[in-house]
Amino acid sequence: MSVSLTHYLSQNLDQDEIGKAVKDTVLSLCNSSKIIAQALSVNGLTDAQFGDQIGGLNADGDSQKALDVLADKAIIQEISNYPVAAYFSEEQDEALLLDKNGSLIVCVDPLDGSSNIDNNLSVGTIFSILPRQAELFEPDYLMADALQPGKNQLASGFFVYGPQTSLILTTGNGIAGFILSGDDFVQMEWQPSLQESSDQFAINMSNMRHWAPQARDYIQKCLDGLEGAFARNYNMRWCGSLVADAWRIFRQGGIFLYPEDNRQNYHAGRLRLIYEANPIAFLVEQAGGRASDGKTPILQIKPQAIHQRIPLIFGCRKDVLNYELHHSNKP
Ligand code: AFP
Repeated sequence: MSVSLTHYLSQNLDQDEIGKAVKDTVLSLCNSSKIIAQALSVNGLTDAQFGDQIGGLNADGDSQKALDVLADKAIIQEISNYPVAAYFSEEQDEALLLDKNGSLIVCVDPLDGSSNIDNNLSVGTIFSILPRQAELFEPDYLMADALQPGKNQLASGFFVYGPQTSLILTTGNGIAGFILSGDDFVQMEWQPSLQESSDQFAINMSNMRHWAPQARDYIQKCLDGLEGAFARNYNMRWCGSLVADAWRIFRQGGIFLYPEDNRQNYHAGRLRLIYEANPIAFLVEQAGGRASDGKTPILQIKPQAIHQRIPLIFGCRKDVLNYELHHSNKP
């Protein structure tokens, strides 16, 4: 019989107050995901131009789309009813202080893959839940809480708005996948996992000339196939939405790479440490895989700023270790 998300969360989290707070917060994020999925389902109608650029640039210097803003607001509205002390979002410059007695810090990329909104391709919401440590309910203290290393996360996950609305989640006890069926998220028959190694890689190949020689060398060996050093034929996939690539990797295996490169503003890669890399890395490790910046496991890195970028390499453990080996070679 199918297990509902609520039942799954109760079994994993009802033991103590902080667990209950995480459970309520995940369920509130599910409510916002339904609002976002509903908006996307009518995108393109006259009154629903959610891929339109509105306003200026977000905190990361990316252009803001109408759905970025809608998603951010939907999440704030839902989590405001729960014990969340502060909300950090890729769409906000600063912390948003919510419940002074709240025990949690929530960091979110409200709409990942926004350049795909008008292409009818999968996009998503990524979240990370951390424990509040600061006693004082003041921006500077709560900011320090958002900068905890990812290994402190209590839960993380991502929703994908695609052919199905779905959720891949960890509460630190393995990883589980759910799809929205009617009004409830229900556990899927197959469960996300990561085998030791694979024959798929995901990278934006158009940047090859900008990468460091070590990254070029690794990908070249994948391209060389059976006749090359890796002695394996590889397939390549790149969705342009981290959530969709991550979903596929949890289903089929593979390695995802967004390394640093020599373009302006890409010297630390493209993805954000606390909104994207940390939550994905927590899921990956809970599934038996590996996530690093090419040198150091993501979950061990102490963030220096809330919008910090980081090179992100994740997926099957042996593939990521092999990339790290190449990365450490002198060019
Ligand atoms: P947008 O949300 O601005 O579309 O960025 C998506 C993203 O952060 C991530 O989901 C993708 O993996 C990555 O950027 C794609 O980046 P490129 O466009 O450089 O390939």
